[in-house]
Amino acid sequence: STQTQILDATAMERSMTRMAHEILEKNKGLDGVVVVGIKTRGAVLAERIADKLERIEGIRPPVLDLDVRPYRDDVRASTGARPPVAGLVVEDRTVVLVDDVLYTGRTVRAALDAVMATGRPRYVQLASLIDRGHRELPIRPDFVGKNVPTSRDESVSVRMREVDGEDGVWIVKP
Ligand code: 3GP
Ligand code: 5GP
Ligand code: MG
Repeated sequence: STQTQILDATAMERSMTRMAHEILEKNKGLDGVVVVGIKTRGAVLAERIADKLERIEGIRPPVLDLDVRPYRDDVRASTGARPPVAGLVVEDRTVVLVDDVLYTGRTVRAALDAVMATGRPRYVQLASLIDRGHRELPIRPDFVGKNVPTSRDESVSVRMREVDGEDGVWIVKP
């Protein structure tokens, strides 16, 4: 397989900084904003964006990790239970969902299910570092690092220093 780099560490940093500014602009600050990162790299990205929000605004929003597996439509848990997300308060809040790559949208749909099982948020917004297209559901991001047209047989390798030892994004062709 061949890998083509589309973001280096600096470009990735700038994209995250811009997304943080856009989150602040859309929400007129951080009042009621809760950041929810979808495991694994979405959760890392959520912490990075929260770092930037704190640096810009002087306030750090609450950040939670979300494991969407129990909520997926293609991997139903044996019990079928849809538990509320522990530690998450959504009433009157703006939930900003964060994932590294947006593809079919099924993961985000599952994340919405998890949020709604927890309560009734005022708004839910979506931030994604990479939008690679090929949506199978009517889901679109509010904040995007980079739109990357891909074919279905390609994949996007997002590496983050906390888990991969380096920052950068590559397109992987089979
Ligand atoms: P990540 O969110 O930590 O990056 O879907 C779970 C994991 O599978 C994701 O982990 C993602 O990195 C990885 N993955 C890589 N390529 C694909 C792909 O094309 N489709 C899906 N569904 N997952 C992918
Ligand atoms: P979905 O297809 O539901 O939008 O994406 C499924 C999950 O896999 C999400 O967490 C998404 O971030 C991840 N994902 C989908 N395609 C890719 C990809 O090409 N690269 C990476 N790194 N993750 C992907
Ligand atoms: Mg992901």
